[in-house]
Amino acid sequence: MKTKFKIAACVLATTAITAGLFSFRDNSPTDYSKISVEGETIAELTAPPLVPKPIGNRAATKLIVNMEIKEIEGEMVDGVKYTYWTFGGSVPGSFIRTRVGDEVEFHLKNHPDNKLPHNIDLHAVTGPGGGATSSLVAPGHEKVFNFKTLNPGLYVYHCATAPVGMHIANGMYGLILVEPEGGLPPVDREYYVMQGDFYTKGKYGEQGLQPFDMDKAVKEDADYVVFNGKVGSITGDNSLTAKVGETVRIYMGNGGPNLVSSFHVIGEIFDKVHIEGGDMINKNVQTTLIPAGGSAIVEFKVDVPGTFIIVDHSIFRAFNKGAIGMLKVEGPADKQIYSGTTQEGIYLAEGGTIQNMPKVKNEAKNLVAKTLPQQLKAGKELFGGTCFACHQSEGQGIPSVFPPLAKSDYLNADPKRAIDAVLHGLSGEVKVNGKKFNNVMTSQNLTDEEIANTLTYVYDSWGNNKTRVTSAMVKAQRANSTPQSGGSH
Ligand code: HEC
Ligand SMILES: [Cu+2]
Repeated sequence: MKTKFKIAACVLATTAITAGLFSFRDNSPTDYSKISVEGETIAELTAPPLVPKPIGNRAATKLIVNMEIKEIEGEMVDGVKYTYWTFGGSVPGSFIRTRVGDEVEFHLKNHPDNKLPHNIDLHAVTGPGGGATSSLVAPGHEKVFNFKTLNPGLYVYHCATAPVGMHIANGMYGLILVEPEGGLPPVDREYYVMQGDFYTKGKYGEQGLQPFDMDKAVKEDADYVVFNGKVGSITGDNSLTAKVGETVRIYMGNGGPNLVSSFHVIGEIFDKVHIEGGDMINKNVQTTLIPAGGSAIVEFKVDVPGTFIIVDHSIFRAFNKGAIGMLKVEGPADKQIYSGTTQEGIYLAEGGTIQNMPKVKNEAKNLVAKTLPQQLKAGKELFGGTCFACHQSEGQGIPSVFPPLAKSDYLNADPKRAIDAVLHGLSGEVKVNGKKFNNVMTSQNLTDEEIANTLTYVYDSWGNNKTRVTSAMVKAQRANSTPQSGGSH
């Protein structure tokens, strides 16, 4: 009796350790095909970045999903229109939340105003075409099919009507979550984000209605790589939000059609990642790879306040094609976890020490005033080395992300304000030529003379008002103004 008990305790302990290490990986697949359902429920569907309520411990049910396909015109980025084909009116399509053992009755409705037939392939379905073979539906019609959810996980759904790539490229994808029995562990915030690549006749930012470009799509030469269907869908006022101390879970999908996502949140580490949306959990992950037509569930606790930038770490996509999002975290700072800048100085590689700004040297230099052509030459070089990375080579900026310096009313109205921006950085909402920007320009660590030259060059270029900025003006601003507190707001 005694020995038997000891063995049982030992087994229990081992199981506990295994469970701790691998979480619910040790759940050997259960056969949910025989589980019976209770009652009938209409599924709550949500547009991104929201997700329906968790299933908690509800029993398996007959779940009715009413999905309406709509072909609608939307905006990819300011002034760029695109005709999206959508499941439920959004890109990605409505989020569907189920649990294992549910019997889903799927109603696919094709709005009478649409031009094309469509269908749906849900990766959560066990059956031919994932439902596609049973769901081809013409405009003004409805198709119904049923399936039972057998495997917990986060699955992509998409249209699979020829040309399949084109239907997906136009936004016909979304996520369906199949929760395990008893539901996923509760967290404070849940969000729905999906990456997609877009191919337009015009290049990035070219104005007007932009038709889909089949050649670029075949070459995988994307003009836009975005989260939730458009540039800026989760930045500025649309940012995801959380409070210090909360745990955030993102249901992250990739509709493709072509590109794989190197999903990363700058300044955070994923405490947990359900790799590829399945049962296996990896911990302490910096960047997780999300295949086209795949997903991941990422979770992390936010410990300090600030704006955390969400990117595809194939980084040109983030800064030049739109794959940027933001998570704004509010709450008290914790200087032990993150101190903010504790010292600012010039780094001299040779001496190997960090020194304070050499004020004297700066003033000495100022004694030899440059002529305007000298200032412009020096300013152009500096612009090409720093500012151009964000404001672009002709000062045209990037719609919704970096404001233009070309013909900028903000710039031309007030040189002191422009000097302040370069001296101390700029964040919060600014309006440039009627367009709102809400992003962060870091302070540019430049001397008075360098700032004077760069701004003189900027004022002299691209239709600006030719204000001449002198070192003395910058020096006066430096003395006048107090640096903006912190990097975020
Ligand atoms: C890392 C990207 C980045 C760099 C580098 C950068 N800026 Fe900016 N700049 C921004 C952003 C973002 C804003 C808008 C800030 C906001 O939304 O609050 C901005 C705003 C401005 C503005 C005011 C708005 C406008 O368009 O007139 C000026 C002037 C400006 N920057 C000048 C410069 C100059 C000069 C340099 C180089 C010395 C420079 N910037 C370097 C990102 C950058
Ligand atoms: Cu379609």
